Amino acid sequence: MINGVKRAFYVLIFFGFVSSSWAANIELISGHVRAMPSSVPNTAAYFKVVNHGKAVKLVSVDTPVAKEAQLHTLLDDNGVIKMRQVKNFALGAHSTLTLKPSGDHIMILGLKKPLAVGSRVALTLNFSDGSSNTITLPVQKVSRTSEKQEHSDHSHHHH
Ligand SMILES: [Cu+2]
Repeated sequence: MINGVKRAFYVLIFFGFVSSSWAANIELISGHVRAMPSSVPNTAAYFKVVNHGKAVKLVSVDTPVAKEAQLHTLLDDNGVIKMRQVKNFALGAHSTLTLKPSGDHIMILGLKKPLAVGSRVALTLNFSDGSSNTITLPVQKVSRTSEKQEHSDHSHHHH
C-alpha cells in the first residue's frame, strides 16, 4: 500500500517535470495586441520572447478571441509594403524573437467581439517540437509618437 502510494507520487513528480520542461523554455519579455475601432474585425499582436532552449520554430498560434491567428511578415515590394502569410518564425537556441509593427507579426482575423483597451488576450504559441506556451497580452492603443517613429524610420523619398 505504502509502496503503491510512493510509486504514484514518483510518477506524479516525473510527469510534473516533463510537462514543465515541455513548456518552460519560452519567456515573454513584452508585448501587446493592438486596439482597433470596433468596426474593424481584425488586429495584430506584437511581442518579444526569449527561447531559453534548443532551436524551434513557431508554427501556429491559437486564440479564443478570434476565428484565426496567422503568422505574417511585411515585404517591401518595390516601395510598396505588403503583408504576407508565412509558415513559421524561426527561434534559434537562446535567442530572441521580436514581432513588431514594422515586421513580423501575428495577424488576428475574425474577432468574435471588439477588444476593449486594457483587457487581456491569451495566445497559445505552438512550436515545431510539439510544445506550446500560452502568453497573455494587454490590449493597447498604439501611441501616435511611436507610430510616427516607425514610419519615419522607413520613409521613402519620392523625387
Ligand atoms: Cu498581417
